[in-house]
Amino acid sequence: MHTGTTLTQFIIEEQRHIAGATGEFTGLLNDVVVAIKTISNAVNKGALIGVMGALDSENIQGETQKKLDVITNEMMIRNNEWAGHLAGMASEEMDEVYPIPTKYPLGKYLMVFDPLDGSSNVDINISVGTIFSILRAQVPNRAASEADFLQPGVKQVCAGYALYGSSTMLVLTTGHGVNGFTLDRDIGEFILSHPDMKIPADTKEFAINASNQRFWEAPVQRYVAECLEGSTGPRGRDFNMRWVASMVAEVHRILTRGGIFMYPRDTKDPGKAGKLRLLYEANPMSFIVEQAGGVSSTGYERIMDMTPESLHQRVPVILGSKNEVEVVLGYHKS
Ligand code: P6P
Repeated sequence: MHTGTTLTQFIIEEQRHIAGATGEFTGLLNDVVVAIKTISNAVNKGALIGVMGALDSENIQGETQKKLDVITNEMMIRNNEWAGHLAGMASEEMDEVYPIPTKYPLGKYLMVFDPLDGSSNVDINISVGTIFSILRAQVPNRAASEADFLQPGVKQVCAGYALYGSSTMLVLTTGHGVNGFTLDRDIGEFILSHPDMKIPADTKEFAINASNQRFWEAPVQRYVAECLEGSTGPRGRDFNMRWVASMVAEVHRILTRGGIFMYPRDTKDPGKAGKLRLLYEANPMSFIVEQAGGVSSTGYERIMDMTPESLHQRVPVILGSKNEVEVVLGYHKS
């Protein structure tokens, strides 16, 4: 019985499209997949292996760290530091760039990741995920500095997320569309289950944390107010709202049935440009969304065109169904 296209087979067939591909990238992606399977196992066992709850530490974001934030960060590091594909790694959970230990060879890629996005949901058993972005090292085989990571999103070689939900899925792009794979635990392989994912251009579903409403800028206030007016208002149709507080789950819903996700700039903390981080949340998700026919913007500019100023830089994010995002961008222009 044929198991279906495995992720390994898919990557090797993809590699044939990439001129000069040496197999390095395939090797790196396979190591990321091992890390994701390891994280899926830990997340799914949860309380049974004592990984729930918070530590009394904070990350650079000033957010309380969950035990699983640190555990999953370790899993990403340990599974990807040894093979000689990377010149450095960076993560939401680490203040500085992670240098590849000198006992291992250096490679030609950089990886930046959020090891457990939405981790505030892990104790209440709501879906969480891992987000990763792969860039080319500016100088291959040289230990990467922070500056090496500050590349615009259009330079990404690959972006992906794992979603630890009712099933564990991996969604991936290398710039040739978006493909989704579901983990078959019986054989320990990701199987191609959602080929060539596309975001519907229109939607009636918006996602935003409405408790921040009083802090939003005028264009977002206007857009959401019109959604709430529904068929009696200028949009002439009713909308639905979702907020999971897990970006991976929101983006996956949008890839599956359309929608618009917004974490806009708000005046709650004028010093912050937004909540989400450019390098390991906004950029990888923007690459995936654009490759699936969607749009991703700060409201004022295309996220993937931005040149990062620092590793943990925050940006406003408005992404999803092309025609709906363009309504919001129109309000920002007027
Ligand atoms: P709030 C999770 O912490 C996260 O970074 C995203 O995954 C999610 O969309 C957002 O923050 C949730 O933010 O303010 O609703 O808790």
